[in-house]
Amino acid sequence: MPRKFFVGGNFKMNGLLADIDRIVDHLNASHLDPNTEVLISPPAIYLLHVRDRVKKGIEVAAQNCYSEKQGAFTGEISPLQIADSGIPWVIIGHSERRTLFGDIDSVVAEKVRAALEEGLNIILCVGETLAQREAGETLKIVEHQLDCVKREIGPWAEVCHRIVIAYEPVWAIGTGKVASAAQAQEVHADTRTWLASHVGKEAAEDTRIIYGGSVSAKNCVELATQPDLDGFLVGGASLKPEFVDIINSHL
Ligand code: G2H
Repeated sequence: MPRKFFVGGNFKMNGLLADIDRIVDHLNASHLDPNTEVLISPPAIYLLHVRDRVKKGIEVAAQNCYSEKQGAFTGEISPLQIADSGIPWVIIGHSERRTLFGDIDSVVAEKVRAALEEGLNIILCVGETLAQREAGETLKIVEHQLDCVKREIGPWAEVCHRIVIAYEPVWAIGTGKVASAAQAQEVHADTRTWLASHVGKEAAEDTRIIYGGSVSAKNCVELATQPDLDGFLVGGASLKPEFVDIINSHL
């Protein structure tokens, strides 16, 4: 079966209630390619509101979670609470979490394990910094980030249908600098090779590997033609009407 194209909108810490409603209402009123899986990820405080407002077919994701079920962890949200709230997805390991909030590789891996235990689906973000790319370490860094998750969760193949991998080069995030289609394809292909050798051939075939980093209506069509690119995680542009064009870029 061909991999279903996947487009997620990561609102990050943007939008007030009225803005979120405007974005959701626009999506609800738009024709969205039925062959594309669509997801939006509003700030945590609006998750339940958005869950109740989106039309059928649009899924909702939390932007982060903690690795414990409950307890004295002020300010955190657990995978158990996310699942209990009827939110089926969580983004884990976004570079802003890694660089600003201390989510090192082992923390990301623990969060993935905890979220899997609660039955959540995961968008697992990986990617290199500019310094790492310039040092020629891109593939090594991405593989290392994946290795850390693999070590923590064990038999990945059993849960591979619940993990979407988002390649997000840190230097392309919110900077307007998008990876070229060839740069993205190289990392996506290498990630698929990593999956084949560390998880299994079938998992490598089935796993969606999506791209994130300054994706826009202008650049998405060329990116979408790359054979190992199965969709997008969109930040800034997901707050704008052009998000619909990105969702429909694979038509
Ligand atoms: C990367 C992306 C969404 P943006 O962080 O995850 O954001 O499209 O604004 O670069």
